Amino acid sequence: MKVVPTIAALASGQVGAALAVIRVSGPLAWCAAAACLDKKEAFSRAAPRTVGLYFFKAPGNDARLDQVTAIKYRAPASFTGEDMVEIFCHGSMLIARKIVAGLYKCGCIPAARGEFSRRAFLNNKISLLQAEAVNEIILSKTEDSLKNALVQYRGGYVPVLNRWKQELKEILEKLEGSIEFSEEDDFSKANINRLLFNKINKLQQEIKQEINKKTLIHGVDNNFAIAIIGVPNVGKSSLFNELLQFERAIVHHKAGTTRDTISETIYLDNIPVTLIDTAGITCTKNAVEKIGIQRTKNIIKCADLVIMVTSANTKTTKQEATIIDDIIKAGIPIIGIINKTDLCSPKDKAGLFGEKVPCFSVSLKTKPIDIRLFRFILKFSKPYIQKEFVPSIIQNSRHEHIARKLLEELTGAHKEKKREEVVAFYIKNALELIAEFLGTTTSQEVLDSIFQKFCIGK
Ligand SMILES: Nc1nc2c(ncn2[C@@H]2O[C@H](COP(=O)(O)OP(=O)(O)OP(=O)(O)O)[C@@H](O)[C@H]2O)c(=O)[nH]1
Ligand SMILES: [Mg+2]
Repeated sequence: MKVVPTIAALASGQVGAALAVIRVSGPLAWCAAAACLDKKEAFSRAAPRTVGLYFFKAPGNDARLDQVTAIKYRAPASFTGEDMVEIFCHGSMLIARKIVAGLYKCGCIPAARGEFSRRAFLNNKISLLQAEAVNEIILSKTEDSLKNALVQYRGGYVPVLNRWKQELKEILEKLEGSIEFSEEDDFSKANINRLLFNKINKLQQEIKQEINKKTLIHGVDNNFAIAIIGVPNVGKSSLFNELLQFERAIVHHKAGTTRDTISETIYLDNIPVTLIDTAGITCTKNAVEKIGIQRTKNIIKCADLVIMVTSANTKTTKQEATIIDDIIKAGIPIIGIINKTDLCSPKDKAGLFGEKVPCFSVSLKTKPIDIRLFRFILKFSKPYIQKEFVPSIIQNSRHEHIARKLLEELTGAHKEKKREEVVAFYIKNALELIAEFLGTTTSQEVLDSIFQKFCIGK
């Protein structure tokens, strides 16, 4: 029989905090912990799930390393379903690392990424979807993705997957019946087939909808990106710094100061947004500036919203007009800022943006900056960043990949309408994919790829 190794790892974050948590799981968990604690007897006698106060001593060293609390869990009543210990020490990374090293000396081995969750899944403590949901909960950056992950954790989407499975099973049974009774007249066969393909069609629509919902949520998860662009010297970096509320980018009267793209996260209505300062777009022979401008163009293509800055004291150039036209043609949302109104009236520049592009006039040199500038940016970003909560079965790339494969199988079934055996083959494949989605049949390789995305100690 294969002996299950006992694993240990730091389960809390790497950054200094008040406390750190070390998890131990496996058959040696209790004795490894006991070997490192001062009151070994008391720890051995302690009832599971009760907290005890101890001193942690590295094996072979009598010095007390830290005062800790420790809790035992008896298999299967633990997170992993194995014997476990949780040790809470002071939040020093040095102490936490020494505790983990002490446990390694007592027979534990380092836990791989997501290994605690993987063991919980293998010991039937949580389903694969729940394990993934825990990871999504940890990684959630927005309220929507958190809500979605919580629904998934509580098994909220499993009934939908089970319904798809049931419908596919019924379709398969009918198809197999029809194949067996091939003597049935063509009229009743055609009727059955019409009903089956209506069902397949409905399923296809439902899966497509789920994939589209994921795309919506994906946008939010990947941080909404706002690019600040314009020709050189108009005040792009000044605006960038103003929105960040600190001097992140160099501001200088020399045109072409910003050569590279600079990005930082800001929060608009509690939603993280990536703000990007860019190199001014112009015709130049300078090789470095050229690279910077190419980067600006690439950023524009990926941006969710573009803020085009112009300066009130310069004449509208064809270049500025072309930049705006190209962005509108590409369907990228754009708003305009007319800066340097302390030097010149913004009136002449308003024509640059026309009716299609909402614009705001400001002087970024005048302090304090007009608060309406912030409201203006928020007003036009909000419709894009604040999407309504869209519950979606598809939480991550694994789900999306399976859903797309499911669609392919159902499309294949549709194409082969007249050959019942081939349709049945596609439906069987679709059923296997649902089992994979639910985690009822999952290969070692798939498990590896899922849990490798987890952090160590999870
Ligand atoms: N008078 C005046 N000057 C401003 C205003 N905003 C910015 N400036 C000045 O304009 C110059 C250029 O500002 P930046 O923010 O560096 O402009 P930029 O668009 O990032 O320039 P590049 O990175 O070179 O493309 C600096 O000297 C700023 O101090 C403003 O509202 N009024
Ligand atoms: Mg700049």
